[in-house]
Amino acid sequence: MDARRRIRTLPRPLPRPLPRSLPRPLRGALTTPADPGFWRSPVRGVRFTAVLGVVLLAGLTLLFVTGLLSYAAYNPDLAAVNDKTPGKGWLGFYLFDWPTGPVWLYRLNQGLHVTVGIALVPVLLAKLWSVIPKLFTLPPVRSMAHALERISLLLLVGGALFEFLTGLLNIQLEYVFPGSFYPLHFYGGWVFFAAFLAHTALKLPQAVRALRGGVLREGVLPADRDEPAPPGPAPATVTRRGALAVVGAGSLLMLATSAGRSFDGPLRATALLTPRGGAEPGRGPNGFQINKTAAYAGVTRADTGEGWALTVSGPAGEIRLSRDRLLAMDQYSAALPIACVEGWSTSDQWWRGVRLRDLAALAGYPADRPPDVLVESVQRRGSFRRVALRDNQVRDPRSLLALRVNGEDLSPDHGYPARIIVPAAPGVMNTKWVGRLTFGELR
Ligand SMILES: Nc1nc2c(c(=O)[nH]1)N[C@H]1C(S)=C(S)[C@@H](COP(=O)(O)O)O[C@H]1N2
Ligand SMILES: [Mo]
Repeated sequence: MDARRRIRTLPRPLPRPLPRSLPRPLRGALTTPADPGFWRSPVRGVRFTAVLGVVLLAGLTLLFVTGLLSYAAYNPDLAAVNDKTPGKGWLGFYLFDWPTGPVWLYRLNQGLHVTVGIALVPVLLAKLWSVIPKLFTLPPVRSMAHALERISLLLLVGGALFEFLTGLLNIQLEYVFPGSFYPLHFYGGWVFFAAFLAHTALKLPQAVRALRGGVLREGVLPADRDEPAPPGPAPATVTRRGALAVVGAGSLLMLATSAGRSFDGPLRATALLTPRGGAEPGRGPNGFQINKTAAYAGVTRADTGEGWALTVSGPAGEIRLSRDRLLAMDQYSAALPIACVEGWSTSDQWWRGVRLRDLAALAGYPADRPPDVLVESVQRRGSFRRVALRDNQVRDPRSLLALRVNGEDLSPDHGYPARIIVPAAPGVMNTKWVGRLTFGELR
């Protein structure tokens, strides 16, 4: 150990040492949360915090990136009907044309976003617990720099809790935010991440030192003023390593009880904690997850029965196509998943129907250079009954107006008489009970 380091780790006088002779209940009564002696868990310490911090650094960065990608996948720049955060301004600077392959792209992105988010809950809570004494330190503000640091911490902690809460509420109690989940989660994400970057820049050196150096070793005193270890620790009931193992086991439990809803069959049954886990709805070709049933969406037999026809419009005018006429056109098959923003997905289903590019050709466009399309459902209310698809999505030969799935007609709940299915796109683009396709450049 060199001389400088030795000096830095010299014992400091402890703040207000507690009279050891007092009985325990009294020792507690004499202190307030602002008093370092109040916090007695021997598990708290810079290294414990640093280990959790590094896990969060990787995990929350992944959540931020997959979150931004998920938003890009909505084609928000294409049309107002797609833009779930109107007024995002320059925060949308990074938007790009979401590709149509590989077909599992959105499934992977959103599975990671939601499942990793759920699994990080115990880590986030443990990290906040490990530094909670600092919330109460007095004086609350020591200097201008300290004031700025505390404000950034407020945004950091508040932002993290806000993002986890809105995300979890959205997947657990679907649609508690009438149309407003997206802006809340999007803006919250940016606020949180800005504070997170500032915090990481400030604390990473300290975390690295803590992880490299032996601050956990017996008899070595903390090198940093910010050391969250208690000056008067209670007797240990668990080692720091043991406490980390408990947090890790909690994360694994969250993972094991939610990851299954990104798969079909027996694996889905393991997802006990989240919607779209558990049993598949029914058996047979249409026995895969349903987001909203026809009844929930207010779509009736009268809307989708004999009288139904698809309206296709473009430069060639307006064409009405019955289901029989659609079935008489060239039929194509594609194996594609449904992957919802809420993180659940199905494995590939075999969809069969008419290619969107062929419908664009009917509307008067060259089939190899089709334009964008506005898709509208016969559904009368609800925010997901219209969506705009970009030209690259219309052009992909796997993008279908599906009439059948897995060898059978679509069930009413999966969108009979016709639904959209597009490779690599969020589930919300796969409009069910389609009534109208309007082809044309949208931007
Ligand atoms: N008309 C209509 N289509 C819709 C929706 C809707 O609410 N209305 N929900 C979308 C969403 S969010 C998803 S994830 C998929 C789910 O398809 P599924 O119910 O067949 O699994 O349908 C999409 N198509
Ligand atoms: Mo969805």
